[in-house]
Amino acid sequence: MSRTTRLFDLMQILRRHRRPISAAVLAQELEVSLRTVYRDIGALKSIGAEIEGEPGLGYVLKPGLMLPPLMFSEEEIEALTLGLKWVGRRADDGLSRAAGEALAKVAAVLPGELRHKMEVSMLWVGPGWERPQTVDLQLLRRAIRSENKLRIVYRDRKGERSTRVVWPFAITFFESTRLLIAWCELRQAFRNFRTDRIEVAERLGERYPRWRHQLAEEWLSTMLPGTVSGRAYAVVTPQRMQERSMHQDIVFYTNPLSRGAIVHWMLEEIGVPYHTETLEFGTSMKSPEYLAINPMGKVPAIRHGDHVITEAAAICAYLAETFPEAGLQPAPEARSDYYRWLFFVAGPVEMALSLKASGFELTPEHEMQMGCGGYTAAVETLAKAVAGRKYIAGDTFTAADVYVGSHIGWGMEFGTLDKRPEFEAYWAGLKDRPAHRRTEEVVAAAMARQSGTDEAQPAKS
Ligand SMILES: N[C@@H](CCC(=O)N[C@@H](CS)C(=O)NCC(=O)O)C(=O)O
Repeated sequence: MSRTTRLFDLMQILRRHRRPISAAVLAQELEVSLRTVYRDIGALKSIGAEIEGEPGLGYVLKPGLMLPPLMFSEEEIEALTLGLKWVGRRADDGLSRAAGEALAKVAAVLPGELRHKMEVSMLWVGPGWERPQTVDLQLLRRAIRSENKLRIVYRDRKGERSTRVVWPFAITFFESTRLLIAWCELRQAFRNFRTDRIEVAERLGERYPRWRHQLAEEWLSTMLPGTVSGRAYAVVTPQRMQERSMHQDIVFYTNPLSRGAIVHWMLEEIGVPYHTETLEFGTSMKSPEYLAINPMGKVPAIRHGDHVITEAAAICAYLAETFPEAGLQPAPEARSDYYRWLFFVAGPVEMALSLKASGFELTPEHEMQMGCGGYTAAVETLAKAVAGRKYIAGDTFTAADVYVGSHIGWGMEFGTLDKRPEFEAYWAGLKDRPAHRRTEEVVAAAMARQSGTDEAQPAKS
């Protein structure tokens, strides 16, 4: 440990203690000799630290007095530098400038050794993939700061425009977008507005009639517990939960003993409320009402507002993209693997497994012509893709893991896929996720009902 770092650490320890702390304890914490502690205390005093005490009595830093220059540990310097660099690249011009200035100020007051560490920090911020914004984020930030009403023209996901007066109180920064969180006078409810969809924003002179922290507290209490947003932001009251689920607008068409379980797992991961319509094979699945949703008469499907999405893989990708706060769409640098394996499993693997399960033997010529190639090649390729990996795309769990994992898990369970160590290891890292467990319970209950061990009502998840 360098002397500068040791002096900083010594200051930090003294700051943490209100009462005198003995030189012996300091020596132990810093892993240095008593003599070094005495010498370092002397050095700190000589450059202005107001440390009281003597050998044998212990030392205490006089409250309220800080030692210039600024004291940061190496770890703190890295955190600050990275954070400020991130703001410099990802926030609006005002914040970006401020981040640059703050970085320069911090660097200016750091002792040479630490300043150098800051300058050569190897933690870099890569390019973002923000959607273009019409409205300057500074204007939104200023409205929040001054608790001013805003008039905005907003284009929703269907492309419909509305003009509203809102009371903005927070902005959440996501990788691809920012959400302005506000009370909406038009809807008389809290609403999140994607800032890239705000076409016009005008700060009204009028203050809104509440404190922004009160609005924030109320909004936080609307978060569903157990969801990603709920965990990320805060807690909830059961009453709020009920209120929220009444406004749900996702309808999930499924049968628990079908590929619908993939989407069920995905919906549970996303954590938004949804309403389940359970359909029976051969009857309600082929009814005119349902054929209007999916002309294939197959499940799963979802209806989200006016949008209908079928195909389990497409639904997973749609949900990941539509609810970015769940973090199930990977960062751009992992997007290639994400699409590659999502499509590979939805196409070639699905087909190769189905052909094999139905007893079709492909000739080498067929294998060349058919998109899935041969069963062995498809399975080998999948095994290589998951070998040694916790997640299929990047370092985090994504919608592709829901989809690929489901096929691997069930494939092994139902014998369409061999229990290879690569598959078992990958599946072991996914199957105990709470969202998957909840799905599994519904599937198990349906299986029990089907085998006549349970005479309960049809499953509703
Ligand atoms: N390609 C569709 C396949 C959907 C599918 O085949 N679903 C089956 C249940 S797993 C089904 O609904 N079968 C009923 C039928 O065809 O009548 C997807 O991946 O979502």
